[in-house]
Amino acid sequence: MATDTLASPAGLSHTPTKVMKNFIDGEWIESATGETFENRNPADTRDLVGIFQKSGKADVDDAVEAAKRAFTKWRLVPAPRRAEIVFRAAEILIGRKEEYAQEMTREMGKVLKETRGDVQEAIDAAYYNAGEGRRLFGPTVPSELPNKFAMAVRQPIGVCGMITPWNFPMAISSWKLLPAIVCGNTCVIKPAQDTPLSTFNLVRALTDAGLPKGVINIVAGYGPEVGTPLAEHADVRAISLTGSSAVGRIIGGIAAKSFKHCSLELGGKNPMIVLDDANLDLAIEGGLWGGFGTTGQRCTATSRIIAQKGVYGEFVERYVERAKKLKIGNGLDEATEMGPAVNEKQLLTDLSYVEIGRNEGAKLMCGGNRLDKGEYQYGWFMEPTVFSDVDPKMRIAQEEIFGPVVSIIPCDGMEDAIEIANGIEYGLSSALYTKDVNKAFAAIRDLDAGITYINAPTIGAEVHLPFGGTKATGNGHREGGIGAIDFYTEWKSVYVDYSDTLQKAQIDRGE
Ligand code: UN1
Repeated sequence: MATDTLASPAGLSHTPTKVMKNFIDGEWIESATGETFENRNPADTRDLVGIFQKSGKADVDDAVEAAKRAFTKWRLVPAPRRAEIVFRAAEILIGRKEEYAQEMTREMGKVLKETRGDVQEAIDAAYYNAGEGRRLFGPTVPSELPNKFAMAVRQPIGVCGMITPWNFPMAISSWKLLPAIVCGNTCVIKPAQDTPLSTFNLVRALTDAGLPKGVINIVAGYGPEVGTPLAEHADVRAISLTGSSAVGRIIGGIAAKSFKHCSLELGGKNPMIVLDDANLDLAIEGGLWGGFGTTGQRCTATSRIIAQKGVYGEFVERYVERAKKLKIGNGLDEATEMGPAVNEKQLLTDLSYVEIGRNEGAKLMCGGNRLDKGEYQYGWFMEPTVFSDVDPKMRIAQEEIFGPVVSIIPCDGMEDAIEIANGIEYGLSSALYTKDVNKAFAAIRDLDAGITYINAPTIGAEVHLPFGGTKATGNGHREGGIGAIDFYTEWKSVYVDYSDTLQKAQIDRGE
C-alpha cells in the first residue's frame, strides 16, 4: 500500500508521520479538494501521527461509484468465500496487533493495554463474522398449500456507508465493515477525523487478506463535508453511525427522507448500582475501570454510580482514595492507567462539566483540574474527577460528558436505584452489584437499557452479542452478533410452487 512517511520531529522517538491518501477502488487517491488535515498525538501534540485527506463530496461520489461497481461482482461471491478473506484478515491482525495498538495509542491516547484490546475486538469480530459466512441462517417453513416450498433468504443491500467514532477506532470500524462485507455488501467508510489511521490499518489487513478492489473504500475527512454527502447519496442504501445523539438526529433525518436503512448507536449515561450487600472491593475496582478506563470516553462508561445509603459513605471514601492514585500519562508508557482526552475540545467540555457540577451544588471530592505542567505540558490531560452527593436531576447526572468525570448518587434501596438509573434520556449500558440473586434478576428485567451487567461495570461488551441501547441511545438496531447480520441484509421470501396448478394462498383451503 502506498504510504509516504515524513521524519519525526527532533526529540521524539516515535515512528515517522504517515501521509495517507484516500483508498478508493483499490487505489490511493488524493482528495479532489487538494486539502489535508493533521492527526496529532493527544498525549504529546508535537508528535504528528499522520496527514490525511480533507475530502469533500466529489471524493464521496467517486468512492460510492467504486463501491457500486464492486457490488455487481462481490454480491455473487459465495458467502463462505467472502468470509474466508475475513478469517485471513483476523490472522494478519494477530501478527500486527502490537504495531496497530501502538499506532492507535499515538492517535487516540488510550493506554496500550486498551488499544491492544481494541485490536483484539476487531480480531474477535473477524472470527465471528467469518463463521457467519457459513450460516446467514434464514427460516425454511412449511407452506399452507400442498406441493409448495417456502423459505426466506438473506440478501445484501448494496452500498453501505459507515461513519465511525474515535474512541474504539478499529473495533467499531470492524463491527460495521466485517458483517457488511460477509453479507455481500460493499462499503464506503468515513473514519473519525481524530483517529483515521486505525481504520486504514484494519482495511490494510483485509486488503492483504485478498479483499477485491472497491469492496471497502475509505474517505477521510469531517462530518459536514464527508459524512453528510455520504448519508445523502442516493446510491448508499444503508448508513451506520456511531456517534453523539445530536449527530444521530441529523443522520437519521437524512436517511429517513430516502428510506435508507439506518443504524444509530449514540450516547449513554450509564448507571452502576451498588447495593448494601455488594462486595465493596469488587464494586470499587469495577467503578474505577468503568469510570476512568479509556479516560471515561466510552459510550458505555460508568458515569453514574448509585450507591445505597448503608455503603454510600464507605464507598465514596474508598473510591475517591483510589481515583486520586490513578497514574495519568502517555498511554505508550505501560505504567499509565489513564491517558489524555482525545483533543482540546473534549478536554474543555470535560472541564466545563466540573464547573457545571460545582455550580449545581455537587461535592467535588477529587480532581477537576487540567494537568499541563512537566510531562503533561504537550497533551490534553486532566485529573480523574469524582463528585458525590449528586442529585439525579443535576446536569452532571443527566448529560453525557465523555470524560473522566464520575457522579456518585445516594439511594434508599433497589426500587429507588432503578428509578434513578432509568431517569435519563439514554439507555445503553447498566450494572448492578449485589449478592442477592432475586434482586439481580429483577434488575435485569427492570433496567431500561440495551445491556445489563451483574457484578461487573458497564463496560466490556463482547462482539457476538447485540450491542446498542434504548431511548436516545439509538433507533432500535443493534451491532454485534446477529444484530449486525440483521442490519446488513434484506429478507427475501421465496415460494416455489411445484404443483403445476394455480394455487391461491388463503383461498384454496380444500374446504
Ligand atoms: C463504546 O463504549 O463506545 O463494551 C464501545 C465495551 C467495548 C466497546 C465499547 N467492548 O466497553
